[in-house]
Amino acid sequence: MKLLTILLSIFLCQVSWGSSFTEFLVKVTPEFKTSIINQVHSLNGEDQSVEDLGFNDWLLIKVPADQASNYMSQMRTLSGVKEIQPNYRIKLYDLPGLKNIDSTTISKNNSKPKIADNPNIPAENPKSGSGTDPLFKRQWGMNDIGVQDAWNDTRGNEDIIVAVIDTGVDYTHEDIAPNLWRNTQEIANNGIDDDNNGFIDDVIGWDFVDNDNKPFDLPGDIFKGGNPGHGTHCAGNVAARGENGKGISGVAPNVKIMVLRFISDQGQGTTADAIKAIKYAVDNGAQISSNSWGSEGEDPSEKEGNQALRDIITYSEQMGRLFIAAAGNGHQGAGYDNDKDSNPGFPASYKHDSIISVAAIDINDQLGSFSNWGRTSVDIAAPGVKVFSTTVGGKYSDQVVPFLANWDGTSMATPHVAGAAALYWSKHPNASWQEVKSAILSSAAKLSSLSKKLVSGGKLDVKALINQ
Ligand SMILES: [Ca+2]
Ligand SMILES: [Ca+2]
Ligand SMILES: [Ca+2]
Repeated sequence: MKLLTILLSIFLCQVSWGSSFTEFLVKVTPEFKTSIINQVHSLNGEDQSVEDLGFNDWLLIKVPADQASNYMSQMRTLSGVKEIQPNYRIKLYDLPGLKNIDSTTISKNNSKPKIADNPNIPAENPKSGSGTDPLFKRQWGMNDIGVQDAWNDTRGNEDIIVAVIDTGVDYTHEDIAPNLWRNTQEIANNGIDDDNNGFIDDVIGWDFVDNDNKPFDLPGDIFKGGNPGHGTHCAGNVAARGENGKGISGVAPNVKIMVLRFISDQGQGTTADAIKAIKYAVDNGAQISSNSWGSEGEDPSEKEGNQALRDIITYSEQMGRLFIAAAGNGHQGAGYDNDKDSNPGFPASYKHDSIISVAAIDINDQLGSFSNWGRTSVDIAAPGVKVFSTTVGGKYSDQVVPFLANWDGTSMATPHVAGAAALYWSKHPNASWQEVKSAILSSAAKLSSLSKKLVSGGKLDVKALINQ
């Protein structure tokens, strides 16, 4: 303990205050935690910070950028430090279709939906209407995976919660608002953390970017890697309300969506915020998380890799949850083999059994040209080329980005599998995550185009899944 104190004191006295900062994650032994936190807090200067992530003794430490490497090397010498790593940036997977569009011909107004600020959260879920969903016919993927046959058996149980961990969701959307998860133990807008879960007035989820209770899907400039309304698009294919006379339908039209935002309007998030979002999902009852994001930024020479992200997925697995993850979109418009490529997408390629990694196929059962695949590392394919859905501003995907009505990406495929898992778990509430995963993979429709490319060798088949 004494050595730690001295080393920290020497180093911290040397810190000079710059305008930019570097963040890193440190895992400490419990007995050293308080000491390290106190050391950092006791500095003169308000910009340096340390935050306990509340998970496995991981700390988020922020220091001036010009001191970061020095600080990290000092920390590595301390016996109380078990792991140290950058707070890796995590990105939205881009929409591959954007590459084919000449942005100079598109007006600025079209590339960024106008949303002034976070709207208020509806006080309660709107009563659902009735009637067919007029835009359902645009969702080719729903027919392809046989949802209507499955719905004869179950449309999902509202006790099943899917966390959409993404850019947020338009929680005012007519086709999403009826299916929002509600934290029934939390009284809205009283400024009190009624359920004592660490979050004040968290009634539908949380925004880990802005650290508030309004996880709205704020859009950014899509030609600069910004958010096009990604989370709302994903949420729609999980669980847009069905047969309400409006819009579309998700795969599981009666389950609930927990809204967790950790990717900003700029299309970027951090490992620390991903950890917080996944932890929230697990601790607040989401059996399934839908994760259409990832990073190819893990430095292969960094042997530790993103241990913090691995740790939180281990926690999710130990708590019996399924983690559905996009396999990722290849850099050059051509998907690569995750088995061999030195630069796979994470977290999809982690070894955790509770991850279902999802590739994207088109209406002709061919992998999207952009879609990653891997014979041992990518599990199943689902509709992910020209996918129609809800999106931000109360709209549908043909309205918000008029030149790109149907979106491409493993991001779009992933929510179909998350919805399928929700349907299966609705029908078999006592199933383990292993049983749900096994049922999804074993019922996949085998395809020659996928036989040597995916673990299951096939595409999602919800009809077979529910009827088996
Ligand atoms: Ca709370
Ligand atoms: Ca409250
Ligand atoms: Ca609908």
